[in-house]
Amino acid sequence: TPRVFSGIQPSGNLTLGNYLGALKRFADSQNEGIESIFCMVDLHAITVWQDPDALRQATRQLAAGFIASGIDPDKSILFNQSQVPEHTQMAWIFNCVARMGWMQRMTQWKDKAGKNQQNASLGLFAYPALMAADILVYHATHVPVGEDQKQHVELTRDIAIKFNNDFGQEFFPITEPVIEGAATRVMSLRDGTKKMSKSDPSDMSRINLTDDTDTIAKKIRKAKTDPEPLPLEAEGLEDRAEARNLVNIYAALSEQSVDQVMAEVGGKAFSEFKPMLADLAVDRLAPISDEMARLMGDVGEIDRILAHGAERARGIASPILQKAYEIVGMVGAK
Ligand code: AQP
Repeated sequence: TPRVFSGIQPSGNLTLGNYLGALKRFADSQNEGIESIFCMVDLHAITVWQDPDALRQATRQLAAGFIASGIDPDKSILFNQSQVPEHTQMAWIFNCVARMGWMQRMTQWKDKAGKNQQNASLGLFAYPALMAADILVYHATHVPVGEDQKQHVELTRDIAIKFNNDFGQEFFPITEPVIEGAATRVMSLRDGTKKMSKSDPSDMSRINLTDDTDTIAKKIRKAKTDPEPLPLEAEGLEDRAEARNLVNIYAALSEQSVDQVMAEVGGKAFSEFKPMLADLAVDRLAPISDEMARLMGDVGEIDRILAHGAERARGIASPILQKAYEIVGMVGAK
């Protein structure tokens, strides 16, 4: 039976990229009736420095973002990673299955560690083994993610395959990444070759789910573009990263294909298209941001939701971890 798992780091403000690449699609999978487990991966967040108070705030804000985006904590399981110790317990086994060379090839490691790898945390290097544990400790079969996480999900498959081979059992499923739709890689509004990211130093590069109407409109008005009007057809977007990005965002927010959008806006100048995009973005994001603000008014309730989610998550993860321990040869009480 299919089971969905995915996570988001509480490492800053949620962006439109996180919404279109992840949250919106999480809500879709839940609403299709697939058993879905969603995690605020606070242990991943601390692979780079996080101020403790900011981390607490970001975790609760992220929980509010999930719920405001349509994740129903009664239907889906919603919790923060640190409260389910089975993740790190399984990750240790995977640290011993995965090879150093696999980790060294990860582009996120190379990007985030930068030139001075000796100074990066050991956690940042081992990140993909913990991510594999997040997924496999639930025997999840499908992982909806943005394009940037594809390599990590492939590594999860490699870890599952090696474990299964090493111990001669088909214990872990071979997980599928689910990367579909127009906005699996939303780009920075300032640079069409860089992904939109919550940790980009320029706030003008992204739309935050908490931005107010004026800020959203301003950021779209100032978004970098070339001087030409939009092409008449989708093929004309190929070499125009910034134009393509804005059209992709429009398509994802309006739930249309890029071809449908081009039929509507092809040939328009940016001075005409940008206000249309701003109106659409405000229309779709304002209800989410209002709901997030309302939920943040009662953090006690958010903490209760997360604690309840963690309890349900442990109910699934604990027997799978125990079985993995047994396969590996750990002695324990039955
Ligand atoms: N620009 C994006 N377009 C589409 N999807 C995106 N995702 C992130 N950015 C985009 C997807 O959001 C989910 C959560 O990502 P994450 O928080 O685990 O880490 P990330 O990919 O590193 O996201 P950020 O926003 O760039 O955070 P920082 O700046 O802290 O590294 C994932 O499914 C991701 O694909």
